Amino acid sequence: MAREAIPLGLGKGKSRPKLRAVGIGGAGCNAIASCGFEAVALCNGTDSFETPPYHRKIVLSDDSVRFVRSISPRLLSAMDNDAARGVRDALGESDMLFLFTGLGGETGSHLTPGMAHLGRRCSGLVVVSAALPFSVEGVGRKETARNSLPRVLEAAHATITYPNDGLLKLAPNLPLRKAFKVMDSIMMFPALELSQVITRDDLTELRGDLAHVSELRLGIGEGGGLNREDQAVADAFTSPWFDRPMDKVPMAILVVSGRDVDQYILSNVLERVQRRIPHAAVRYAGRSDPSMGDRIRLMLLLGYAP
Ligand SMILES: Nc1nc2c(ncn2[C@@H]2O[C@H](COP(=O)(O)OP(=O)(O)OP(=O)(O)O)[C@@H](O)[C@H]2O)c(=O)[nH]1
Ligand SMILES: [Mg+2]
Repeated sequence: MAREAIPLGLGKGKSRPKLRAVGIGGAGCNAIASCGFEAVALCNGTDSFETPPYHRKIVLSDDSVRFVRSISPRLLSAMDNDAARGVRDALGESDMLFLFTGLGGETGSHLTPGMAHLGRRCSGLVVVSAALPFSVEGVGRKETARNSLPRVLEAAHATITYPNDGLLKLAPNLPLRKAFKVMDSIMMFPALELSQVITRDDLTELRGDLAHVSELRLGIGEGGGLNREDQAVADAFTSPWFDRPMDKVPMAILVVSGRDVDQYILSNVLERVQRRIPHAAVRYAGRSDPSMGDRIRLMLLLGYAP
């Protein structure tokens, strides 16, 4: 028996939240390259980028990175030195804060938990998008990521994880640099879709729903022609990141985009998704994207129980 489905994008006046993205470390800063709203890169001096991946860049020295990882977020919020000011400046003030990071290196792994924690003080909803290392990167990086992830999950309101190995199924044989680039745009996708539909009033509801899940996983599907809803849903559920039993998924968020996504398309997609995750409460929205032509695209986030 399907649980409730509640539309996103409601609320008086449909006022839009103030959004902010922060890239942390090399991976995080590359991931915000295509961000359509305010984005700040927080990195150290050795991180280099192919394209300017940010609207603003804050560089922390190695000493600052070491300092930030050595003290509690509570102390950091009160301290007055370059490192603490840099972190606070990066986080800024927002209604919804997206932190992008790659766990496995030093900067992302050690700064993200504290920044997610601190982010709760300056934003209503903190969503971390975290890439997890490829197996070929070695056990050391895997171990660092494994140690950091539980602290990120605890600190953020929501964490979307992307084990990089999943990409090998989507786009095999890519050289590492190209694989990272693909990963960057995949990781930005949910933030961009959500930024188009979410209202301030949604944030409180979402925060409540997200309190019941530990991590989120992304599926993206596309469909065209007469069965486009079937295709888009089937395609999204082939996601390499959906690796738990579907009947145990307690919550999902979906956004359907297309030239003219109407209630008919939306309820067709919703019904097909709910058949596959029968026990999930679903938040959903549709949005217009003229560039899609006759095709539709589905952004589907599944929340996993702790
Ligand atoms: N999506 C994406 N992931 C990356 C990129 N570069 C590295 N990664 C992944 O993110 C993990 C962390 O790497 P970095 O972000 O370079 O590390 P860092 O946080 O800058 O930390 P240090 O450089 O060690 O201080 C790596 O193990 C990779 O799995 C990138 O450009 N894009
Ligand atoms: Mg780095």
